[in-house]
Amino acid sequence: MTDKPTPSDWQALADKEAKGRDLSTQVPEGFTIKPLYTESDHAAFDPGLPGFAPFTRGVKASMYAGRPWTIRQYAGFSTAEESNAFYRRNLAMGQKGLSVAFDLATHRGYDSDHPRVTGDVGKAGVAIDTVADMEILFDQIPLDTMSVSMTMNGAVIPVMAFYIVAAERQGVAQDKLSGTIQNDILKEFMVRNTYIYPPEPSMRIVSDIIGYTSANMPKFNSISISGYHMHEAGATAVQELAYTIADGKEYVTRAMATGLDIDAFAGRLSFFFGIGMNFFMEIAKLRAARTLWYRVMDGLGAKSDRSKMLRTHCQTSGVSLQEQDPYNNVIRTCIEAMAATLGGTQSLHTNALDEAIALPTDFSARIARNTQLVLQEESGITQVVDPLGGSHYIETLTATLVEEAEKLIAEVDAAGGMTAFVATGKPKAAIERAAAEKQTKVDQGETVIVGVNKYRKDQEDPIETLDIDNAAVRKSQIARIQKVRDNRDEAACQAALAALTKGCEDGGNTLELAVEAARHDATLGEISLAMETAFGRHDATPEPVTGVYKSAYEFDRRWAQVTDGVEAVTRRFGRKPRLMVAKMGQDGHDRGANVIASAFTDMGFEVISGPLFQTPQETRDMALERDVDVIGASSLAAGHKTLIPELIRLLKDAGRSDIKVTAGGVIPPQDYDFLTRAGVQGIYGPGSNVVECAADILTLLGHNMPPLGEGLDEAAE
Ligand code: MLC
Ligand code: 5AD
Repeated sequence: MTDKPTPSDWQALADKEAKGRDLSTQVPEGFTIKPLYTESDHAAFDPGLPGFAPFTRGVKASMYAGRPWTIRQYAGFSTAEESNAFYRRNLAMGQKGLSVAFDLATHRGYDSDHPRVTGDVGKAGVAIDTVADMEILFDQIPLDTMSVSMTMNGAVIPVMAFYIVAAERQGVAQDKLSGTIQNDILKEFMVRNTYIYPPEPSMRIVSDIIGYTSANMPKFNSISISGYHMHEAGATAVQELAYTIADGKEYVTRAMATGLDIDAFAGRLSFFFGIGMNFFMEIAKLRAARTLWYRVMDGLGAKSDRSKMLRTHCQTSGVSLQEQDPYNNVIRTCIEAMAATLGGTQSLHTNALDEAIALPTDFSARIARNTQLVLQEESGITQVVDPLGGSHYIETLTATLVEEAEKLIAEVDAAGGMTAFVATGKPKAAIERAAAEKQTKVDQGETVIVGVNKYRKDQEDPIETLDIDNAAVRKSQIARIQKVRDNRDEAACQAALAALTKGCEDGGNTLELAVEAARHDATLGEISLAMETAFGRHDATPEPVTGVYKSAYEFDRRWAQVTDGVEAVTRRFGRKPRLMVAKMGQDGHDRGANVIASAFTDMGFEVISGPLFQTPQETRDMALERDVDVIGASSLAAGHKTLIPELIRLLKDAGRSDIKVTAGGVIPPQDYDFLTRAGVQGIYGPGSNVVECAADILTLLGHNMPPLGEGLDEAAE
């Protein structure tokens, strides 16, 4: 018998096989992944048992063996009628819970007839202006048995009020309602950008909802503390964990400061994480999140176990999906869905394969849903609780993520909590830096994306996508608003709105007051405005990071070609070429815009980052005032067919058709022709390379740009 091999025997053998090559991997999370883990790596970490503190292995003892996760697909588009029909078709085919996506006009507290939102109505979600819309949205869906999640943060008060009153009109009392309201404003200020009011009154609204639901709606989850959007904005797993848990800690502290008993509300706090392609990291992330929350809540004095359990929804990652070779997205989503379920999620949304192009069609939504049904009913994943528990790698990763996230949480604590930390701009900047670093790795081919920067097809196959007739939706919404206004008791409605404004000023519960206004059929825009009168509106201009691209591309030939080009144009113009990165409409997704702004600044352009939520007119005026050469319009919320042509028309009216307009973001290929005919001179979908994009723009500016990579040697490639 030979002796049992030791870890150093393994090391020697692996070194020999690798011929001295280093087999470890540096991850964006800031630590190193070894090629092998053994028991000794995690001996100090005790994950306990499922259903028991610290809940690392799951919040229920029986987990999916007792009840599988909820298949909860996020959806909404066009009118309440269309979305209702879509929900009912999906429920009939195996979906288990609802999750409402509202359009951006609704998110930002505007009725569909508001002039600022013409391009947004019904586009990225369903338009809801009145209780009447909400009643139609849930027509024939029994709200006493169906759990409904609503992703709403900015206009959270009118939306909750409408939901409560729509249920009342269905004959369902508030205490029977089960579901979740997102109500997570801190991450809006950090990454998602659908805030309305300044931070302090916004934080008060969160506490008002927690207070109201804990008193009146015992089955309703008062918040969905969301890391997802940080993940999508480019955060590492450690950042997503730390900032999300720190957000949760802040909400709890604030709610306690209003006099609420922690155990009276904490059992209805829920979470939401994004699940990307780093399979094991994502599984460990969910286990780490539960461990972290247990420790935080224990530290805050929670007594009941329920208060210390982190229950979460997950969504597979939108940014991991690509426009090119889109059927690969089915594979990616399946891998991510496996990670979410092996990590023990309570509820899950799987993205559709056309994610990077448009909202789901019935066809793509079916494949997305079936991905979960196959996992649940064919794969055996549900049979065993925490099936990866005890894996040396998973346990070590879990422990490492807990440790690293705790360091970041300590930084937040030292700054005085997350509201104060968000106000410093540090978490937003840290996430943007991580995003820019990830993007450079993709652009340079170090991170492989199949079908995009490797194995790319010469010609993409066309796929069918959903197109929404925004003008028709707006017309029908405006008609309904009018009908509601004509039929309501105007004096009672106005009195309720005035009482709401007064309550905002002197500390009444805003949700309670808004429910009264909703009973009198006040519109979403009216309720939002009544609150804005007291609270004001919050504006923000992006501040992209600089320097990340320059250092990453230091030795890259193609980058040098582009910066040479920028220098040549600078000499010719007698100043740097000016690019305005514009965000028009209510679309707050600014990761792409920030990446472009950072990269172009590093290349030597003068970049003007327009504020979020501009109208085409405001963009045009700013472009003229700053005398820009090019406007890059970033659109991720389907407003491109309305807003960009409008901008071009306004430039023409001003006699400035010489200003070039390009478009980037989520733009379906079938719209390219339309935009080109409208005068757009370059279109850059997801997966576009920033260096190639810059080369195009230099050409537009009259520079004789040599083909990129010409004369490139092997090493530079
Ligand atoms: C579960 N239950 C069990 C059990 N498993 N009982 C016995 N044995 C078991 N094994 C019980 C639970 O305790 C609960 O009852 C009930 O069954 C339902 O289970 P759940 O686990 O609570 O699931 P669910 O109701 O689906 O709630 C999941 C949730 C919730 C807590 C995470 O907050 C939720 O649904 N969130 C969804 C959020 C969402 O859809 N967001 C979309 C964001 S999209 P009880 O009595 O204990 O409650 C977005 C994109 C954008 O944001 O636009 O930017
Ligand atoms: N319907 C379905 N999915 C949506 N998403 C956003 N809006 C909708 C909608 N109306 C998904 C996408 C996106 C994430 C924020 O949510 O996956 O990346």
